[in-house]
Amino acid sequence: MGGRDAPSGTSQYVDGLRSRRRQPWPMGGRPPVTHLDPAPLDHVSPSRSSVSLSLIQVAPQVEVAPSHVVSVVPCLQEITLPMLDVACQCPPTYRVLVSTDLGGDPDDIQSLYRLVHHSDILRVEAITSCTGPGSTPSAQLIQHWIQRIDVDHLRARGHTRLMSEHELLDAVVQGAITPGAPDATRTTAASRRIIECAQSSDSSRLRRPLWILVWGSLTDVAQAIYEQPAIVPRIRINSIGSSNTENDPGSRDWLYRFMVTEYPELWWIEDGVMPRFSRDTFRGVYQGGDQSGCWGNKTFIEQIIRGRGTTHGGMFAERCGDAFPVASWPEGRLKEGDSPTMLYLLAPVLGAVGDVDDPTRPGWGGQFHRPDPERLPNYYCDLDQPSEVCQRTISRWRREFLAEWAARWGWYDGGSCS
Ligand SMILES: [Ca+2]
Repeated sequence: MGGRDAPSGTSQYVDGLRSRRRQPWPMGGRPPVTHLDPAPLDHVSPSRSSVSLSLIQVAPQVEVAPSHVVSVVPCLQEITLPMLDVACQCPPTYRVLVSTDLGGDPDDIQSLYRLVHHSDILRVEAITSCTGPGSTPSAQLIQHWIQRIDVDHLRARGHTRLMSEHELLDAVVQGAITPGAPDATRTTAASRRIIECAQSSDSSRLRRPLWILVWGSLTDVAQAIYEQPAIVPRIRINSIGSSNTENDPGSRDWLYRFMVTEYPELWWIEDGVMPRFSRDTFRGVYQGGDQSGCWGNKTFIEQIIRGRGTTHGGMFAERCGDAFPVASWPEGRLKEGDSPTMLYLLAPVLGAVGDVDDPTRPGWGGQFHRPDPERLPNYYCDLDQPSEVCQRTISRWRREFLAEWAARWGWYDGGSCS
């Protein structure tokens, strides 16, 4: 899918990595770990400044035209968003694979809406159904909700950089239905798809990594790495731990041991280290921050989402904004607890904050630290601070990341970005 993603003639649109050594990535087979390229990703510079470089170079082409957004969402009059609603001139994009336990707490469905609404930036190469707490994971259910969002309606209104419904439905793959550490008997369609996506070339020729966003347990991701460890230099993992780790400690612990003993350069943000609730940075997406007016977890749904969207030409009885489910815990609210994995990538593009190569920098997806930089140079986890401090690294941006989404909800009613 990378061909559709490639900004034409845009070596400046670097959002991931460039190889200093220009060696081919390891492909095929299952090499001993000693055969892995010890540092084939430029995990750090030059892309540390690449996003700001991208923004600088895009900026002269930008025309800010917020008036129609304000007419759709009155709350937006109160703030200014950098890069909001611009004449879209090839913004940076990311190669993304989402592993979701959609089928449990409906907040994964909430995050799926946000993913589809941002598929112009987050170019989805696969959505795999994984295990999670209380979840009955189902690829069919993911496809059902993709259809409800009716992204083709938005494309027909001019938002043609969004992925089509057909592309998104094709990207869905069933993964494991039971948790457990990887072994030779536990291969799944999802683990095979993860390997396939990681090994595929980035036809934009930017040698971008595959961002694996884990919204459930690490079951299929660990299985994929077990089956094909050669993919590790080509991926970056941003996973939500906490209850997902409780659901499948075996896969999480296997991955951690793999990193420590076999590939210390694994690039991994673990958001929500154990014990549960001790840090849980991701909860800042729904706890804390400015919850006044339409920015509250109930009022955002009532004032921004309800009544919007389509019935997909009568396929469904309700508009997609009316079907938008509320979380089961905290009950009846906007939660989207997995969305920080996306906000981390979106912040530099839409908010002009954050650095996808440096999770220690502040941004919409939270701020993290390296607990052992000498031994594990690319392993990041929650700050060594109380949970309130960790979560504030996300909630401080609440109005920004909600206002940007609110504008996209307005697209159903005729707002345009180009
Ligand atoms: Ca989830």
